[in-house]
Amino acid sequence: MTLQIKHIALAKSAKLTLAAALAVAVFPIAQSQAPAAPAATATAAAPAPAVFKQAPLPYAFDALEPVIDKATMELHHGRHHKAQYDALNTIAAGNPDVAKMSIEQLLANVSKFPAGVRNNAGGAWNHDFFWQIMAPADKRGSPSAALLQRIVADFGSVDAMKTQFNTGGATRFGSGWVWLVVKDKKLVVASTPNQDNPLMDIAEVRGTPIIGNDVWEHAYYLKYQNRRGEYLANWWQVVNWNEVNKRFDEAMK
Ligand code: MN3
Repeated sequence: MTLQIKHIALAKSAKLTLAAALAVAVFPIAQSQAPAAPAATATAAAPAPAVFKQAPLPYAFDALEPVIDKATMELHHGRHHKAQYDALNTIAAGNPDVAKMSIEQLLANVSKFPAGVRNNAGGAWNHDFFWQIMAPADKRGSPSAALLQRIVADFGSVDAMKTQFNTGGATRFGSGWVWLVVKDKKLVVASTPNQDNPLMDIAEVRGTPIIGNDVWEHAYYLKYQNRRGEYLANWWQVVNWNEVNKRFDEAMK
């Protein structure tokens, strides 16, 4: 809808554009109604296709300095992440099955969709998550007693968990992510290639991520160049434990 309104605003001939906007507005509805069973699904009055919207970064681009530099954050959020949302919206515009689902629903059913959905719904979700589990210095907090207890039970110590996580990130060949995942009420470290994540139905380790780090070169290369290990070690300084605690509690319910 935003797009169509923008078209109206930009138009020189209001009459012509209104007609065009109406045509565009009506078309996706007609399209999504077409495959529906006759009469029986009257309750499922086809909703307008979802538009996936990238949220603004929840803090300033320089808020994670000196661990992650401002230029990296600007490019990462403004170019890389935005491109994934743009690509997902392009797919959704031509595929009503994609448009009607939430990103989480797409991930849970990703094996049924073309690779573009896997890459771009994955990338959209992964980065939304990533921005949220990092925070400026005054908002980072510390691990809750419940989380600490679980970490010690599953890894022996916080340091042992971090070592396993950093090793997972360092040994992920090429591009991907490393995760701390709640699976069957326990914590495990897993890594995934490309923009895959543990919420996907194709994931080797399926569960709820509560921490995740992006080990694509675009996440660290400007500041760390080839030193992925140094990036992984420093990254713990910017973790938003308040958010991680919340996600842990939710996943353990
Ligand atoms: Mn990235």
